[in-house]
Amino acid sequence: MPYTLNALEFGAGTHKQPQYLKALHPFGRIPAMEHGDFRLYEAAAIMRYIDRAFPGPALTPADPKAAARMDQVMNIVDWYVMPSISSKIGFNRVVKPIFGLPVDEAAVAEAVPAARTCVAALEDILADKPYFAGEAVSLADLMAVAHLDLLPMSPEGADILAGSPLLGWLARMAERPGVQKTTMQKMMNRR
Ligand SMILES: N[C@@H](CCC(=O)N[C@@H](CS)C(=O)NCC(=O)O)C(=O)O
Repeated sequence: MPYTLNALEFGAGTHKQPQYLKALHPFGRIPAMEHGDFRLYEAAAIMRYIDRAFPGPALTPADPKAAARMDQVMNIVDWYVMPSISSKIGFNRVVKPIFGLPVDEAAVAEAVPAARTCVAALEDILADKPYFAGEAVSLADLMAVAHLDLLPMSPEGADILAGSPLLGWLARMAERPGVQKTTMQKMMNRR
């Protein structure tokens, strides 16, 4: 299915402009999607829509327990990974230096215990499976990788992940063409 991926220029604040707020995302965040005249924001809603609306391998397991694990991981990402690993550690250690913005060391330090809890919970769910919901990749893996791939780039994250089975999972995910096309650097037009 052909698609166009538009990376927004974070520094230019395109996602805070009135036309973006009005047309695509009233909260001024990314991602947002357009399919014909259908517009949608919120990553999990977009992912579920794509899985339901387009042909290709199902990214939601048929087994109710496996599907519940997928949903659980997607909510863990939204509620616990995003405010600690992404908004505090990743934003301060990876994103801000690209733009020469000052690092909030206190925010990073404050996020470390929550980040450890996230990693432990996700390790527990992954257990000895290749993917969070079982043998096949699901929406949970695709949502989580966009956040967790920043973690090894910070000293705190590298320490938290030392010896973790999530490193093997990250390596598996990094082989996927879709993941390679949507790295943080590519989505911000950076190499
Ligand atoms: N729950 C939302 C979170 C969206 C969100 O916070 N996105 C971040 C990037 S991961 C963002 O747009 N940050 C820029 C900003 O807050 O200005 C979703 O999953 O779509």
